[in-house]
Amino acid sequence: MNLISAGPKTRTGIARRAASTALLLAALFACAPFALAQDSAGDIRPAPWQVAWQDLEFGVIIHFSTNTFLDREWGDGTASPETFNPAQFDPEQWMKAIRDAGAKYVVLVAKHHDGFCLWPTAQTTYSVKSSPWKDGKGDVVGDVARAARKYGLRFGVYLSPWDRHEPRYSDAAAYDRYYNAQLEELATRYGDLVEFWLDGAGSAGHVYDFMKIIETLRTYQPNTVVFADTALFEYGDARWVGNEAGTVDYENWNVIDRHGYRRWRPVEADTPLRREHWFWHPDDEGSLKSLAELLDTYDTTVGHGAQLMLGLAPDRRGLLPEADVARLEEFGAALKKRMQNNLSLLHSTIAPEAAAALDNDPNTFWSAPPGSHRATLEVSFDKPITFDHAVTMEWLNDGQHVEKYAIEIWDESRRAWHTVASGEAIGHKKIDQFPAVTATRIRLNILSSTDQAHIREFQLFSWSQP
Ligand code: FUL
Repeated sequence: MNLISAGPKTRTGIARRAASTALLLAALFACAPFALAQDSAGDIRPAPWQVAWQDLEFGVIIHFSTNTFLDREWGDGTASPETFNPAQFDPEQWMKAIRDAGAKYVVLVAKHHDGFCLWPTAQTTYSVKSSPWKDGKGDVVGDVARAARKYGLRFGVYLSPWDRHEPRYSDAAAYDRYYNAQLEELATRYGDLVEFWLDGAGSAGHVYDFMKIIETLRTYQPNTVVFADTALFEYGDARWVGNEAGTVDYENWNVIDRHGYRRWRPVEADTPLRREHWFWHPDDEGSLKSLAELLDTYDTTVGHGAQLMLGLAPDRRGLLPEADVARLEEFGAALKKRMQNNLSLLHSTIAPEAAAALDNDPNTFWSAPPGSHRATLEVSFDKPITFDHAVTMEWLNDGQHVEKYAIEIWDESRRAWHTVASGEAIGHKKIDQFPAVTATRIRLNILSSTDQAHIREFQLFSWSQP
């Protein structure tokens, strides 16, 4: 992921922003107490469709194009459409593996940097229309969208701004028209798009009319989450994590300040299943990530309140390689197994409000007293339980409130609470790992929250010794 460098347009943008900042400051001084209250990150709320997207937690991004046939990662735009001819193309085989892995949505790279389009666009002949595949009558985007929905997965697209084939690329205004027309096709032909990937890679120095691009998308797809990398943050509903290693540093907050304004901008971490390769390459099985690596990735992305976007690459047959399918199945089975035995369900009698955080149902939640900035959620058990992991989820619709928390057990011999894990952000989901402990009284101690805390789930597990 590269950044789009500050070109002349960006500098104009900065001047424009300076003027509007002056106006904003004047307004701030006119109604200071109100404005300062609004400035608190805890007051900033997500859009409903951002919350729905965060609930999906785990998606995949699929790279499949002429690069697949040419052993390339970044095609230079000269590949002949003749090269694209997958003899056993079967997106349902991909979707079954994706569903079994536990992913909830699919983003298809409809056009990568080489400019080759996987749908029969009317804007160029550099597409599947000119390939021998299905005698030029095929539509990869349509087939993948259909297969995804058949397997209960949401669907989205990536449309590379950087285009190394299209001759209009050197004429910014003409290319904007081309890109917008393509986006309009994708946004009107393939149903609801869950996410639109706006990738800045390779675009350094090029000026795009992103205002127009987002306007086009929003006209037809008002609820699509726009993923945008660092240079394009004005347009992003979700932000890039800044690496492709599949890890999100903790603490991770959903509201971040960019260029002087705060906005709900959850983070997505993209990382390929085969280390460092987004497209399929021959003799590359050695780079397939192990189950342990994948679980680690899950814990440092989803477990840090982020979205995990795993890169998958069908091979030249048009199938996901058998080894990849097996690994995805293993991953999904391991994730499922971990969640099977939530010990919190064994709690003794408790007020129904508190039980809402202990019921395995993320659609119900416990709320701390209104207006509180500290609170505890205590759970008791008739028989001691032994656990080494906690999965805690915050209800975010009203904003991210928890700023500091501890997971504590009651130590009867010392007649005191003992901390087994602590942290700052909880956010969508926090996975805490610690040496196994045994207790009958356990509590989530919210040490500081900007406002009333809401906890969807406080789950306890023994993963080391299931
Ligand atoms: C990057 C691209 O340059 C890679 O080729 C890949 O598509 C990745 C998901 O995003 O920015």
